[in-house]
Amino acid sequence: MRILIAEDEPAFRQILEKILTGWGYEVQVAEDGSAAYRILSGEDAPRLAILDWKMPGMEGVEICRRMRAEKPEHYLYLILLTSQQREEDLVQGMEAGADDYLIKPFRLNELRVRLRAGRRIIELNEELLAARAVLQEKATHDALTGLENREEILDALDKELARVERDGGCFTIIMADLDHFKQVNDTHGHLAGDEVLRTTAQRMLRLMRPYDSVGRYGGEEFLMVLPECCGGCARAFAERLRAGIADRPMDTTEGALKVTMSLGVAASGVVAGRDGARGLLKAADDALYQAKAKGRNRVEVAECIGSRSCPNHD
Ligand code: GH3
Ligand code: MG
Repeated sequence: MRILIAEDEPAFRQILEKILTGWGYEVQVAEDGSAAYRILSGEDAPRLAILDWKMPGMEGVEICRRMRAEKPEHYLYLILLTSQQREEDLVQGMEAGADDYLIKPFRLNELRVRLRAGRRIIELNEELLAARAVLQEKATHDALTGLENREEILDALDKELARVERDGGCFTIIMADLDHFKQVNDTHGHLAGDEVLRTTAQRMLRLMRPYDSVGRYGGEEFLMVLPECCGGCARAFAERLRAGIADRPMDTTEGALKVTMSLGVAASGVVAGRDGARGLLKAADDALYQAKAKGRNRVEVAECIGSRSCPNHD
């Protein structure tokens, strides 16, 4: 584990550095308070720090105060070194956000056990952050395909609607649905069906721009939100998606399967100022229905309803 030693007194700093290196820590040193503050607020800062209270540039206690106010995502365990023995000073140090303190001179064993306690806190904090990230992923993503789940993609749609209302511009949504997918399950089994869903997700992701969003809207139905892409751009993109699925069979454990997808496209201007997300979803859904009715493996674009400039047909 990496540790920062911030101590302006060279001889003491060097001794500490040698001891901590001997205990297996990777040591970084700062010769004054401002250097220590810079290191701790930087990217990839050490998570454990021993800060001398009295230092030029910035006092250790002030570094504690600032780091707690800044609340970096990863917890920093801060130990203050002090020669001050007055109780009120130590209370002040702890209230400023120090986790622990050592009064100089101290015994090495004392330092060793304090550091061990600090490491335990940091490790627990890491485990907590990792667990939180897993929960966050589960709450927002579909387990089978790894795409955003229904709530998350609808949230992306709401945000995009709000952005366009505020800043102008346009965006498009696409509702896409695999054709005769029930037959894939019925003929090749549910597991092969799952593989097809995963491959479909990967192929779509590969074709999308980093700021586009795609989510699993239902079983074999996907919803995309494409900022700054309307009219010809959206139609061409939907066509690329269609071809991306249909042009190459998908490898599954049951062999290579031919799959096609139908897509309904609706640009934000189609329902401008009307029903918001609901109206747009309905327009895309109706277009998808048309695509199915007209023979599947095709793209249909929603008709504009009462919109002055129709973004779907520019
Ligand atoms: P259409 O072309 O009209 O869309 O026909 P379809 O067969 O694709 O549509 P239908 O709604 O009749 O069937 C959808 C099928 O998708 C039925 C359901 O069992 C299957 N499905 C839904 N979710 C999953 C899943 O997570 N895995 C698998 N393997 N199948 C799923
Ligand atoms: Mg289907």
